Amino acid sequence: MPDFKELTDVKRTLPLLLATVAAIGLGQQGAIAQGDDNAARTPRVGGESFQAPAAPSAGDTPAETQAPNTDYKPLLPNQTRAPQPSQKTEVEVASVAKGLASPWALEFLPDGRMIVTEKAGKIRIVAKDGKVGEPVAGVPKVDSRGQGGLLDIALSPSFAADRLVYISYAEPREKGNGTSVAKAKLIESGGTAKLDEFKVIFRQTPTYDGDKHFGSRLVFAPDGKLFVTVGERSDKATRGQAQDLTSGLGKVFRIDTDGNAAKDNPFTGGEKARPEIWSYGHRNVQGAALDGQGRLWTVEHGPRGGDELNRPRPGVNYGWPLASYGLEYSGEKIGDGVTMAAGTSQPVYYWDPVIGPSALAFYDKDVFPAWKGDFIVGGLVSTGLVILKVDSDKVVTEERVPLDHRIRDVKVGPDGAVYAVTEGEDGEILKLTPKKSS
Ligand SMILES: [Ca+2]
Repeated sequence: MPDFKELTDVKRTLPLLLATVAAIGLGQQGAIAQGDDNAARTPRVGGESFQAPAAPSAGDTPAETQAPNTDYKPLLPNQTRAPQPSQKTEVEVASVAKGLASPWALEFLPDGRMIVTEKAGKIRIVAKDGKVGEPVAGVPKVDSRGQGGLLDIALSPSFAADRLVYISYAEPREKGNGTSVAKAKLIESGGTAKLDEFKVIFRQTPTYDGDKHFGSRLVFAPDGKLFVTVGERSDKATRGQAQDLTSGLGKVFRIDTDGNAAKDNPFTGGEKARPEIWSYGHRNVQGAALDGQGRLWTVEHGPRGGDELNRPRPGVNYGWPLASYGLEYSGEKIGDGVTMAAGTSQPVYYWDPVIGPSALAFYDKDVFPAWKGDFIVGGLVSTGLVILKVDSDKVVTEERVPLDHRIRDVKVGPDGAVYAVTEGEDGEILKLTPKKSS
């Protein structure tokens, strides 16, 4: 359910929240002093104190062992370098489909087949035996330069009845490009498939002539509204628009299936703002998933350091580029070089060095009992998966599953296995199951 109360609460309590965050920041010494009796069993990383992890499964050392790219310290407990679980989950990895050309997104069809987007602008259906089908006809032209292309695909919540699919893509436009969302009917007959009744329902604007930071993920909420995540087009000329409510750059949107702003969105009360906006101050959100309560979570690419996990709440500003735990690739600071800015929310969690978070899934099956209720993050830079156990909206453990491939998407299969899509010209779908003890 869209939560009026949450929205109202955020507006009412934002100053209080900020004051609290500021107090935590200023009172860090006090917070550490208060935990002194726990000091002996409190793991210390980089000179900062973690709150003792609440998870009984937590071990003593973080999964991340590399030196950070920045000198920034986390403002909140458990905000980075959470301990890895004491018991590692051993996985078996099988390749279940090969020969996909830069696959970008994967969804399971109700009959167990997979539907996959390829960056250059193709959609393919992968049979249960891994056979990759011919391209689906009727896919629009995409601008596949750089980070652009055919991006995410989502099935209508009532796909079995309406056969509707929703796609996001870098749309070539006059004087540039931009992320657009379209819906179409997937028609299959005689072994071929096509998109019918194709219709663009939403366009991120302004149009910009660039090849970076298109986002994007599509996630249907339990109320049938569609979350659309995008980027801020990366360049210094555009990134500031992540803070501009009259711009569509650097936002999470919430729309209906015709592309209209959801009526109970946070900026539909006559503000000088785009009514489709759900949250703002985002850099490049390429992972999004609902948790067990149906709440949206996202991962976004930071600059050098500063990849983030957020739980986007309505009307909340997630800080970019005013505050970041990362640096420019040149090593220069971002803006004023601060990790906290007034009126902005801290990330739930961040990574420094970056993992390159490409995708987010929520594990709600039983095949991996240790991961039940955890988030699974796809990593481009980390070439594997990151498993995050979250308790009370805080990360309590972080586990790494190396896969030796840049991971572009990750999904939980209907069979409870985890499926990871590898980046590149000869992309694969990897199936992860628990290693059988011998
Ligand atoms: Ca942020």
